[in-house]
Amino acid sequence: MTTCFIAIGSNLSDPVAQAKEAIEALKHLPKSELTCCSSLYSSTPMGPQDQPDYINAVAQITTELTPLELLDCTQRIEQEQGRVRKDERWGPRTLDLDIILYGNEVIDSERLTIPHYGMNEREFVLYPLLEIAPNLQLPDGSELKTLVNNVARNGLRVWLP
Ligand code: A4P
Ligand code: MG
Repeated sequence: MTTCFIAIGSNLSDPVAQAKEAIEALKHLPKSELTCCSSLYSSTPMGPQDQPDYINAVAQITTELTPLELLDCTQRIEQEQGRVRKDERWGPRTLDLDIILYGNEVIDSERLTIPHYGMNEREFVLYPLLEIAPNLQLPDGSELKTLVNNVARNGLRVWLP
């Protein structure tokens, strides 16, 4: 069993519903258990500013899936929720599932980079992660708490209905 963290992001087609649906789908991953999920957060877009605000969250799972099996599953969930891949970098999307951490593994392959390449700079990943795993250490030994101290909230707030 490996503990993994998955970042959820959406800013199209009712992002709150998209995030909730993604969390439901993660509950049904094969050979896995959803053990914890952060609050939903509302965040201002990173990248092009002419796009709606995002809803972000981070889920914790324990799994017996390999990293690539897990990626296949998360990509299937993205597809099922109507994601159309566009070439625009950092553009709007109905659902983005990024594998942030897979245990203490460091992976750099064609399909997977873990830890996720952007996590250290992204307030919408670090703060939800801190909510559910305050004492987390990254594979390189750095403390999540220290990383968070170096990243401004940039308008990130817990989403309240
Ligand atoms: N891939 C490699 N490593 C991973 C990983 N750790 N987890 C590969 C998931 N996928 C990984 O994915 C492209 C390829 O990355 C996959 O086929 C997989 O093999 P993608 O989902 O099409 O790429 P992407 O996520 O669209 O990349 P892009 O455009 O760089 O987007 P980002 O970096 O994910 O950023 N602002 C706010 N406030 N909140 C957000 O959530 N998200 C984005 C998207 C932009 N601005 C945002 C947010
Ligand atoms: Mg992605």
